[in-house]
Amino acid sequence: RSDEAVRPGPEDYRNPIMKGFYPDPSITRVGDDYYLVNSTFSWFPGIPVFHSRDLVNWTQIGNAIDRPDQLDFGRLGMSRGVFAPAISHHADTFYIVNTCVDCGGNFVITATDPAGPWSDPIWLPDLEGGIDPSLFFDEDGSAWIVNNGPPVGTPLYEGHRALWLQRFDPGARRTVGPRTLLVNGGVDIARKPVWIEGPHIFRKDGFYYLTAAEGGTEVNHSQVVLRSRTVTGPYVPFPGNPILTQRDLAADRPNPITSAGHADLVETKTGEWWATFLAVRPYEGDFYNTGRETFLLPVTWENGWPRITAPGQAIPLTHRRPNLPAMTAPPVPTSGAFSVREEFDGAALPPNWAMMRNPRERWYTIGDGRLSLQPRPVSLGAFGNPSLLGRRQQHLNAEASTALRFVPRREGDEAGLAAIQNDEFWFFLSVSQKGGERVVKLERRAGGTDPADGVEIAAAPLAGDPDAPVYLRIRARGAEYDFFYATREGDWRPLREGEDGRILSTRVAGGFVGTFFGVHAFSATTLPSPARP
Ligand code: 6LW
Repeated sequence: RSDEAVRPGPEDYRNPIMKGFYPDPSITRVGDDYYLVNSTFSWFPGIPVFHSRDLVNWTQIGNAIDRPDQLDFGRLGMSRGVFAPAISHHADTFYIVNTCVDCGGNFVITATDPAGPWSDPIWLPDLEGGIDPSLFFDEDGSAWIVNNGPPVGTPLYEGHRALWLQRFDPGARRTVGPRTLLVNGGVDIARKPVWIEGPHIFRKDGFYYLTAAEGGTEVNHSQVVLRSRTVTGPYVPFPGNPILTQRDLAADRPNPITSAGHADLVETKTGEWWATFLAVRPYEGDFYNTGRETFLLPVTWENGWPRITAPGQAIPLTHRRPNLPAMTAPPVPTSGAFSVREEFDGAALPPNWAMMRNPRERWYTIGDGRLSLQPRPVSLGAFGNPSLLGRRQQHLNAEASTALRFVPRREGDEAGLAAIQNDEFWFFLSVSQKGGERVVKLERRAGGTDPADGVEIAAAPLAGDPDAPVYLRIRARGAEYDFFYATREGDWRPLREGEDGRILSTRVAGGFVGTFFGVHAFSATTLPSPARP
């Protein structure tokens, strides 16, 4: 059940525009150029920065958090760390405001080139207790940060939050003056709205518009809008809210897109308005392994109010392109059906490759067409920084394969290919040693009660020259995952087929991230031995 069943016309683009774990998109325009950032939680490098000129073809130009000492994710869960970032631009400077959850709180970073380098974080202690800050530059040059913060007084119910506004001094890079309550609870407190978050402010035709997500990031997700004649409020809700949701649609529709919300709006030079937002593509029920993804839809205006989806309207998988000069497809596609091959012949890892948490030592090298991982005694389940480098699973039906050279020195040494959601939910297909013999084996961790280094669920002897490459492949077919190996290229043998891959779903694994495919090397002792995946 793939979205590729729907074919775009020549004037169309495909949704999502950024497949796989690319949640909480924030967008800004500078002249003809658009920039977009996403949440990455405890993955490193963090906060990818994308560029486009047509809103449809996106190229990752860097990561805003790419130095190990910018933020410290410590031993945090994979869904802590950097939550929804917001990007803006003013007077030749780019700003990202963000929250490092359980790792320092709210901060701002700046850059003159959005590709980087980005500054070290400057902390914003006034925003303590809040998340999802967003910076708005008014026409008079004044700057304001709106964020999700605690409700007024005692919370009336679970999920009762509020939106707050405070002046920001761009020169001093700090918040100043009083904090003003803009929204308590949501657009209609009588209905006990939950999780008002991800706010942004923009200005149009004499109104300040405040738009935010409501309902939580799961199936009840939505986007609402309010407006005011002054930036500090009072903000009046649109009677037609929500302006985006999929929560009222029939659950059994084909190719469902659900959980839509967390939108940011941008105006093109020709006066079209577009919204980026997050949504998910389940393969059954509420099960999806690909995380929350970035979508694009036009904004229509009704009597001075913006709208993204009409009531009951399903988000389309294809839509007519924005009226912008079309770009050629980027070398690393983010949308549609694609396959990519990484030869590791560049000087650095491609910017979409990531590891769990920020590193404290250098354990990989790249060059001569290979990536070399140092096996270290840090397992996938250790809440550490294992020798793992991966990229996102971006399709419901997907395959990842690698050629590996590895000679295990002792029982427990392992190197291979993982499919991982977080420390507690993963598969690891590896070359290993068992009873003195070289084997290929599959391990799984399906929850915190499983041992941190997983449970073996299949193994097979590996004949042949131990110095020759072994080929490993993981295939996802919606909920089902298949695991193959080969000692001669293309001669695939199944090790295990039809394994329940729902352990990699957000529903089972929890949190805000998505599945990665990655290469991993583990050493059973503290003595390093070389591996060359
Ligand atoms: C984010 C919040 C949300 O901070 O989930 O979907 C949180 N929206 O706005 C994590 O992404």
